[in-house]
Amino acid sequence: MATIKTHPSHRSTTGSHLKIMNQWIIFTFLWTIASSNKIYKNVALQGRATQSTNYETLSTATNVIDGNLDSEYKHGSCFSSKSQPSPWWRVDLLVSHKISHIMITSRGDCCADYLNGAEILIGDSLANNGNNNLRCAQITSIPQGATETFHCFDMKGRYVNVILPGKTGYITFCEIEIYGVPVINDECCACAKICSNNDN
Ligand SMILES: [Ca+2]
Repeated sequence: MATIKTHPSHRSTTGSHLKIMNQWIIFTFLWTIASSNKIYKNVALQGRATQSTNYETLSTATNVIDGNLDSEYKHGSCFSSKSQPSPWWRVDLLVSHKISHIMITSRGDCCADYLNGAEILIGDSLANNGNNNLRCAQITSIPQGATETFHCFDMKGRYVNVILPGKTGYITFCEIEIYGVPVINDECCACAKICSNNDN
């Protein structure tokens, strides 16, 4: 049976190409991770929060963008609405952002299941209090006091809502972290120099 032999020089060239390609893929992967970590920041911290209703003064809307993941309600860093139909919470990021992912920390003292079925919405419209904007994710469940990540794949919007659609109850959680970059800086942030300046 005839054997097809590859010319040694061809094998060498092909091997070099594969090696270069592998190195390029690894470099691109590492660069992407490094760039993402550099560009996307928790922009919720600079936002303005509001809510459909407030359970009490201890549970204001701003408590979930205070940078404190303390999940013990009585410590005053969580939000809760009153019991009502389709309760919601919203943050205004002041300008439209490209949002990579969102992290939500649930109540640690109780009530984590109140978030089951809640939706995370992103968009630029305030129609219906922002609750008509597009959905990034629906929360199935978050363990009590845990932080869970929801990927939004660069959805764009100025407003982020968390709503319990079609249910009567409370919406309550302790922190929301929104990792994004202002849309107006999108092109600039392709340039490492300007991104570095934004870090200051
Ligand atoms: Ca908090």
